[in-house]
Amino acid sequence: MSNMEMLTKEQILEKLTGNWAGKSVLVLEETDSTNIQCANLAAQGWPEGTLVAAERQWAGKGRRGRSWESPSGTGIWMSLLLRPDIPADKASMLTLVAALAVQKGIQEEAGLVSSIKWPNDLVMGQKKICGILTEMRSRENQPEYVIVGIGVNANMTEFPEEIRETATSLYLEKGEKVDRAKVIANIMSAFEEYYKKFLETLDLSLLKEEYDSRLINLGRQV
Ligand code: BT5
Repeated sequence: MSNMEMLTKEQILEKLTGNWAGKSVLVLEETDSTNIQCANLAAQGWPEGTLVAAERQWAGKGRRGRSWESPSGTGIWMSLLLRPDIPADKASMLTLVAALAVQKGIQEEAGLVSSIKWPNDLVMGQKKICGILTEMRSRENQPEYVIVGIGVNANMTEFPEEIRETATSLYLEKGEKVDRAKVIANIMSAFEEYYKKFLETLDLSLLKEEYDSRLINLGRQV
């Protein structure tokens, strides 16, 4: 990997256009899971909007003990720390807020239109391009912190056997490499917009229009 292609904190900061999400950012060369590292920072009191990204994860997490393939240098593996003042039972909706933000972010950078596959995937032509894992620590139905973990297959050209038929990347769909720092910055700014709307209503009504038009499972039993 040439230096040009490495993801750096400076590149991300330079491209951010929002107010808070990603302003405090850590880019690790490799780690177990950015969700784990972000939770550690949360426990140490780091602020809302802290972002942890890694070039490679060796124990990337999916849901229910599943693993997330996170090879080096080609993906966007990142976790955003939130401290929302909401009932803990509303926090799972942040996965959808994030899904909308990723959808917008990749459309802006790569011109690619993806669909939300309930509850936590983005797909293109049935193949998974992004997975989201939201984790929370709460006390008395109040989140102490929420970690929104986002995995986007950005520039990989191939996948391991097990997911070859079910996974795709921005590169494979678009035919050229994307600027990962730009995609991250786009996602952060879209997230700020949608998160604000979500906090106003604590439901997805303000986001519904956007969401309905993009949810592929709409009207189907899920
Ligand atoms: C997810 O789980 O889709 C949530 C993935 C969240 C990953 C991010 S990366 C940054 C942050 N740090 C972490 O440790 N995690 C988050 P789930 O719906 O359970 O899907 C997992 C399944 O997707 C696996 O069992 C595989 O079948 C498939 N899979 C694994 N890696 C993949 C990849 N890179 N692309 C597409 N599919 C994959």
